[in-house]
Formats: sequence, C-alpha cells, structure tokens
Amino acid sequence: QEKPLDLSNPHRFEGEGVVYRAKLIGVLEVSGPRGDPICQEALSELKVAVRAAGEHKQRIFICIGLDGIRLRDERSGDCLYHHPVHKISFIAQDMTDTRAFGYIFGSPDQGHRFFGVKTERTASAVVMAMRDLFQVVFDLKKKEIETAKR
Ligand code: I3P
Repeated sequence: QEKPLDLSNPHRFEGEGVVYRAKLIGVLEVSGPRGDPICQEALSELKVAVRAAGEHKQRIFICIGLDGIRLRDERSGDCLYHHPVHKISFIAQDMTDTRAFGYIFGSPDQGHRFFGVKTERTASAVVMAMRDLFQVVFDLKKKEIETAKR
C-alpha cells in the first residue's frame, strides 16, 4: 500500500499522492502558527494524553498530494482531515522520537491546530516528502503566474 518515495518522478504528488502508514497521536489547539517549541510542547502534551487514555492510537494513512495533506482512517479509508498546503504553517520533527512529527494548520481567523503523528517508519521521510510537496506546489504556482503574464 505504501508507495516508495521516488524523487525522480515529478508526478508522484498527483491524485492521492505519496502515501505513508501512521497513527494519529492527537490534535491540539496551539497559540501560534510556527515554532519548534510550540510543536514540541504540543507533542509532549498529546503523548501524555494518549498514555492517560490507555487506548490505541487511530491507525491512519497520510496522503501527500498536490491539493494538500489527507489523513485517512486506515480501515475505512474515510478522510478524517484535509489540509490544503497554503494553510500549513509549520512542520516539526519530534526531537525526542525519530518516529514522530507534527504540523500546524490554520489561519489567524480560524486559529491554529497542531496535528501530532506517529509514523510507522522514520518520520523524517514523511517530513521530507511534505517539504518536497511544498516546493513542487510553489514551483507550479510560479509557472502559472509566469504563463499568465505572457
Ligand atoms: C505499545 C507500544 C507500541 C505503540 C503502541 C502501544 O505498547 O508502545 O510501540 O505503537 O501504541 O500500545 P505495549 O508495548 O505496551 O503493547 P507506536 O510505536 O506505533 O506508538 P498504540 O496502542 O497507540 O498503537
């Protein structure tokens, strides 16, 4: 189910995009759009909550595509969250756990929410794919603007 990351393929983000297996640690409202300290604190808080609840984390697929990040329930395939790229303001790897990361989604009006994720394998692969997607989307937009000017 998990597609290997093929950096030579410019079409890898089309459709569902690049897909990774993971678990959702949790979602938390945060005070701002960016910063490693905010993210690290949110991750710690969410992990404490998971431990306290004593329940299994929800298994998900992270789908990294041109129209954004989709978190899908692994079993049903239902889309739990859809996050367009332009409203993702920060991505942070967990400094204390190579298999965890999170990102902040939102806007000044709606507020900002942190999404904490535990990846099946190394989180850095997922973080790199997301950063890569941002670059691809940025380049596409730039091309669009240049074409419109002509
Ligand atoms: C599990 C163990 C796994 C963890 C799992 C825990 O505890 O810590 O590493 O999966 O989380 O239940 P135990 O060893 O007591 O069985 P992750 O590493 O993927 O977090 P889960 O129950 O939320 O799946």
